[in-house]
Amino acid sequence: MRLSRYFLPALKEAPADAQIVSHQLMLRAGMIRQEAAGIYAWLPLGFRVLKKVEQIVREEMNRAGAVELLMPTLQLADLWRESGRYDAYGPEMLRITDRHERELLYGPTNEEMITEIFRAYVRSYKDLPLNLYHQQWKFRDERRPRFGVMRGREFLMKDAYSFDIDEAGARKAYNRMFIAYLNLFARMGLKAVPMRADTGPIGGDLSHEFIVLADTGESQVYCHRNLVDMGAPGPDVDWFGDLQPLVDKRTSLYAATDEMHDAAAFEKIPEDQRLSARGIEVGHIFYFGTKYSVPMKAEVAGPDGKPTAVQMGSYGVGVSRLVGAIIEASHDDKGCIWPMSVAPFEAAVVSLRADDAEVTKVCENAYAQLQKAGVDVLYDDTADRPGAKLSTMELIGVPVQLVVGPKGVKAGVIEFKDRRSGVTEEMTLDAAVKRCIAAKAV
Ligand code: 5CA
Repeated sequence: MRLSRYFLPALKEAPADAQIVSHQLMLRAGMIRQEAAGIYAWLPLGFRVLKKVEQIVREEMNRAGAVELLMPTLQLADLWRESGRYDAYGPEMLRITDRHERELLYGPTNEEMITEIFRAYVRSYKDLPLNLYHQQWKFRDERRPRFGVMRGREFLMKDAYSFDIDEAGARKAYNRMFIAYLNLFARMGLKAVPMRADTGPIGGDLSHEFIVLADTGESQVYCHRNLVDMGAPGPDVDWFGDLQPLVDKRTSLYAATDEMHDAAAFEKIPEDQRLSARGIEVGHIFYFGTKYSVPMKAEVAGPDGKPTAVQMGSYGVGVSRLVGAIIEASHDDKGCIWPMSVAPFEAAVVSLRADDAEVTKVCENAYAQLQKAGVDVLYDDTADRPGAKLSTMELIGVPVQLVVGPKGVKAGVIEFKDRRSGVTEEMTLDAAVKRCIAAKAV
């Protein structure tokens, strides 16, 4: 992408009402624009990151055996009356009436709709286990939308729903999502700790929140320090085998959110290993058995031929919230520091003198080579001041940057810059291009 043809409305100053660093940086880097309280337009740079996060979530869901579909944002109120949640959900639900006076709502979550889809088609336990998911915009009329995309009213969620014939099967489905979550957050450069959590309006009695530790997080959490650096199991696990030991390794150490906190149990941990901190909830998984399948009659024939209400769980990831959470976890005073996996652009070429024919020739060459190698590259070919150009690249956080100026070009070198370490090195064009390609492959 040539910056001269792109739309990157970066700001010098963040608006005064942006209180946390991710919100400030997303506004300054021209990633989002507020259209109403808690409702944002995703500008091209922000949209790129959002799509990359979405793609990682998709790959890890698919790997764990979940199947993607897409449900609408608008749902019939009558569907929610079947589960009893239409009245129970309260003022967070946006209720809409169409021209035929039919009551609709903008979905805050999809348990009812997926249960309706399931019961329309699935008849036998032989078709289980099944896990269906989508990534779709949700609306919750939050009392206090704040911190930009962290607590929006309209936000993008990945929600998956599992169906099993019995509790043992449902537990396995829960474990697959538990492990998939560890992997997907790790791919975004995040350390997310699973913690025992309250189930709220979704219901059920087994639930974990996945928490990224950050001072600006809205949740108060308590856990054993060893959980923070435990790492993810990686993709090569036996997905339909026994994942319980991997889950137990994480759940045997104390970790709970405020609502589930047990001070006495926490104090049994040696003091130097106790961690009491703030955190961002980036995912939340639930096992709720037959809470929806019984009232909504989602039944299949069991092995004995008898109709059996299916065992269900649901599994949410805050896809749009993650963009903010990644920035909270990785930035400096100059701007964002993206992990390569979600960077809006993987590499940049910065021309310090767009009016110099030799400089332009080298830049065009680097740009063409990087594009050919499949690197997502942003080429700043504008006539702006060099200082302003370099600080924009720092702000938007392109992981590797090639800086091309007349002096270097005369000497046969350009500058290679690593955004995270801040280290710059002079090298030939070919060597610099190779470094960019290698950085992408890591
Ligand atoms: N149906 C279940 C799981 S599919 C569900 O709705 N769970 S949830 O309420 O916990 O939401 C799932 C995830 O969405 C949360 O973990 C959080 O990361 C994200 N989320 C929830 N509310 C908001 C919000 N107002 N703004 C941004 N993200 C949110």
